[in-house]
Amino acid sequence: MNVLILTGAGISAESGIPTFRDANGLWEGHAVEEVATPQGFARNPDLVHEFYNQRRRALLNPEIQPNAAHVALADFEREHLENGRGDFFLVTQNIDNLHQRAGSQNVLAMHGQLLQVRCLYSEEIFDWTGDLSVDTPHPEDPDNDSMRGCLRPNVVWFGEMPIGLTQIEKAATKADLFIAIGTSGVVYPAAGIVAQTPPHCRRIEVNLDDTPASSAFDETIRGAASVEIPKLLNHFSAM
Ligand code: BV8
Repeated sequence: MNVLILTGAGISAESGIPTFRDANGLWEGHAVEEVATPQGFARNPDLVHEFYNQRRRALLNPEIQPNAAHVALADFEREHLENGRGDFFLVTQNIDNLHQRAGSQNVLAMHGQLLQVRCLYSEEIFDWTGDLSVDTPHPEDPDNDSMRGCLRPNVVWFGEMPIGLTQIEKAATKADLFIAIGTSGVVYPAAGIVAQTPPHCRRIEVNLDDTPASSAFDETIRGAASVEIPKLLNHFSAM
C-alpha cells in the first residue's frame, strides 16, 4: 500500500503555530500580497523580513514542539517502511520543521522552510535561525558591503513555483492511500494533489471543518489532528 500524506497549517495548530485562515491567523493584519509575494518583498523588504523574523523567532521558542499527529506520522512511516508495506511520502505545505523534528524522513516541504534562507543571486540555500534584514551580510562574503541584503526567506510565495511538483505528481499517481491533514484546500497546486490520485485510491480528509476540497475525498474525519491521526494510523497499522 503506497501512502501519500499532505499536511497544512492545521497539523501544527495544536503545537502553538497559528494557521493562516483561522481566527487570529497569520494573514490577519497582513495582506497576503504585502508579505507573501515577490512583488511585496520588492516593494517593502523590511515588512516582509519582519513578518518572517517574527515567525522564525516563534518557531524557535522551546514551547513549540511536534504534537501527537506529527509523532504518529513519523512512527507509522518507520513501521510501514520497515515492514516493506509499500512507499511512504509526506508532503507538507508548512514551513515549520515539526515533521522533521518528530522524526519523519520522507518529507517534502513544497512551500520551503522558515529556517532556511536563499541568496537572491546564487540561489544558494543556507540554514538560518537568526533574523534577516536588508543589511544582513552574505554568510560567505561578510565583508562585501555590496552583498548585504541579498538573502530572502527560502519559502514559496504566491505566484512562485512550489518545490518538487514532479515528485509529488509521481507519488500521487501511484498512491493507494491519500490523507490530507489540516489544510483548507484553497491554495493550488497543493489543493489539486487529491485529483492526481488514481480512481482506486482511498482519499481521506482530516480537518476540524468542511473545506472547499472535501467533496474530492471518499471519507472525511472531523476532529483535531492530534486526536484523529494517531487513531487513524493505528487502524491502518493493524490492517
Ligand atoms: C503557483 C508559504 C504557479 C509562505 C504559502 C494569481 C496569481 C498567481 C497565482 C495564483 C493566482 N490565483 C491563484 C493562484 C495560485 C495560487 C493560489 O492557489 N492562490 C489561492 C489563494 C487562490 N498559488 C500559488 O501562487 C502557488 N504557486 O501557483 O505558481 C505555478 C503552479 C503550478 C505549476 C506552475 C506554476 C504558490 C502557493 C504557495 C504560497 N505559499 N505558504 C508562508 O508560509 O508564509 S501558502 C500557505 O497557505 C500555506 O503554505 C498553505 O499552502 C496555504 C493554505 O494554508 P493551509 O495550510 O491550508 O492553512 P489554512 O490556515 O488555510 O487552513 C488550516 C486548516 O486546518 C483549516 O481547514 C482548519 O479547519 C484546519 N485545522 C485547524 N486546526 C486544526 C485543523 N485541522 C485539524 N486539526 C486541527 N487542530
